[in-house]
Amino acid sequence: MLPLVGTVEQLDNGDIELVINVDPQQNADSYPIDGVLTPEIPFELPTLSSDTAGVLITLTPDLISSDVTYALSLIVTGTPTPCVPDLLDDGVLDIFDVFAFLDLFNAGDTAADFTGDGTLDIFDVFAFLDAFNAGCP
Ligand SMILES: [Ca+2]
Ligand SMILES: [Ca+2]
Repeated sequence: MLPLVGTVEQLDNGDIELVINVDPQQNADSYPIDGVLTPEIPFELPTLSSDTAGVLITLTPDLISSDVTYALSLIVTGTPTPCVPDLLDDGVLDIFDVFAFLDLFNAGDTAADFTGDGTLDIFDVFAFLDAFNAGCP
């Protein structure tokens, strides 16, 4: 609801002056605007007699207030970091990944080359165990 405050006054020349002010909410964020005029608003105003007076109102806003609520959606795209020691790729680091590493190592599979030097040796076992102990995000 737009709070309106107004007065009706009879001037010395007999004219009736109607003044309406918009009372912005005190707690709302307010932004002053200059030079903005609203359209003139005509409406009928009943009088005490059987006549009806025509009134033309021109409002000049001093302030426009509003409450604004924003909704924010954050969409992240990309590829998740692979969990290297999760050799069975089941999302869980457990003893079966250790067994899988040992099977690869014993088979001479380059997938067991955790040091990346092209050879399989005890340092690949240490590198796998280090990665296994470090865990995955
Ligand atoms: Ca696993
Ligand atoms: Ca190696």
